[in-house]
Amino acid sequence: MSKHPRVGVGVLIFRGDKVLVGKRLGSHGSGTFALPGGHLEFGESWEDCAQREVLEETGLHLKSVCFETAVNTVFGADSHYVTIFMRGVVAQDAEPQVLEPDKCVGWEWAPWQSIPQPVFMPLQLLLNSAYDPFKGAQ
Ligand code: 8DG
Ligand code: MG
Ligand code: MG
Repeated sequence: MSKHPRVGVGVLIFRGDKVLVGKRLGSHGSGTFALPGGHLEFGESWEDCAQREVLEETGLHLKSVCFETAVNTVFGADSHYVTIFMRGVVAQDAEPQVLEPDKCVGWEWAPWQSIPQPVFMPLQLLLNSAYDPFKGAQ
């Protein structure tokens, strides 16, 4: 059987200079800090996937969502993802809940420049890239 890359969607939610991350549990990358997100479903838009995954995992509603960038993540011989990074905006005082405690230890707001290690590979690739989430900000 031939192998194919899958599509993962990671969602960047900022509060000032901090981004929402959670420590993964159970599946690959367990123990690493990652953005909320998941698999793009067949026929689903990137925007809908971002809203759905964030709601399922944190209970947060995205008021708006837009595409930021993408990375190519080869986890190993059997796992290859194209990661689409979307950026979402939530209400100012909204706080995430741990709605999938089997998959995430807890959510925290981490400074973009010092996200706790180890970082989930797709997010580490983004941190290593030229992407600047604050470009254009005042
Ligand atoms: P699902 O099967 O319910 O759709 O997804 P999930 O249960 O939320 O799984 P997940 O592991 O959080 O996400 C599925 C895959 O998406 C993950 O194994 C690898 C890929 N993925 C990326 N980038 C990112 C990211 O930044 N965050 C998350 N959570 N997953 C990502 O390629
Ligand atoms: Mg999910
Ligand atoms: Mg997930």
